Amino acid sequence: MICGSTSTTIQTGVLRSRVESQKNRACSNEVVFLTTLSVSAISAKNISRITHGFDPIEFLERSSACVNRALSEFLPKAQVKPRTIHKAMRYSLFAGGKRIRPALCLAAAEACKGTWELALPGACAVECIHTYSLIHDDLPAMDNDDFRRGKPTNHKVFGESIAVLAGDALLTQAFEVLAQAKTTSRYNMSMLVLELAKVAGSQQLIAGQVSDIENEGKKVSLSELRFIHERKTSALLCGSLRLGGMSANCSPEHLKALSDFGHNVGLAFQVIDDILDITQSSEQLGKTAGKDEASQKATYPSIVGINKSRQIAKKLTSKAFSALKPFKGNAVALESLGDYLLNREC
Ligand code: GRG
Repeated sequence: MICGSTSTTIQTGVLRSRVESQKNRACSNEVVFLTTLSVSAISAKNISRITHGFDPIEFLERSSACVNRALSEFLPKAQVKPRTIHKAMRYSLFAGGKRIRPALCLAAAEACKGTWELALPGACAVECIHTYSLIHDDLPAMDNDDFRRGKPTNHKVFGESIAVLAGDALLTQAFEVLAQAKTTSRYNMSMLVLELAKVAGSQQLIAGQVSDIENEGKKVSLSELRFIHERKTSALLCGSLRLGGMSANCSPEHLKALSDFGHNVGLAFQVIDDILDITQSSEQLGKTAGKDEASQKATYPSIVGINKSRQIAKKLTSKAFSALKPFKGNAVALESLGDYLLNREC
């Protein structure tokens, strides 16, 4: 079970029948698989993890295929001039990410009785932001990583200048994609744009990264660590869910529930990410393992140990589940994804 794309990709056609059978209008008519799809966590162990008859792996396969297709349509083709930048953008975007954020966006739309079709611009926009952040995070000036999603990092293939620009272009692309969303009676375009700008901006995603860098090698308190995780990780997961809800014209009560769910699931996601950095191999993760310790990064395992960290992640996930109460049992996909994220192995 490997997270990167090369050794774990499922040739796209293999999933054809499953996706064809799904009823969402956004993807049901034409199934064009664009790249290989990383559904790395498919293992007998994971497949048995079915909550309330709902299979999160199947949901991830289906939503990833749909999002990949939409992303490819939204982005300039690799042949468009200047080819280098479009190839570089597509290289990282289709390198085999798990597509967790878009899946949460689509699941949130479902929970609010919306459709994937209306949620897709938001789902694709958050994946563009996420991929940009990974490209920049891997640069020599930041984490200086050679592998991501099981492949050489963007700057290793295209050089640093193009990698910086590919990240920049994906950040801008995210807003171009979101601008194509249909608005609803409760949420106009400026509200959608504000949502994405805030989670990606200097008080959330960038703030988390700044604090992370500034605290390297320092003793960090649990509350400071939580501050970092809330911004570096939780904010974008939360924004993904909220954009999904907004696409479905969700009620203020449901929007609040999605925020609370995203906040807690996002924190748990980062705790698990830090545990996996220690317990899994680079091959399993598709990126260099053991980086946190090597760069003296503050993590939950480094402060409270692995067992306590797992307990914290479990507690955060059950808090996330409690936040779903207003959906009165109609958020099974979200619950199941939350459980999957807690138990993931890469
Ligand atoms: C503006 C110069 C500049 C840089 C921005 C904000 C930022 C750089 C980096 C933050 C990126 C980061 C490493 C966040 C942590 C969140 C996290 C655990 C990411 C990994 O997410 P997965 O596991 O990855 O969903 P895949 O590859 O599966 O999509």
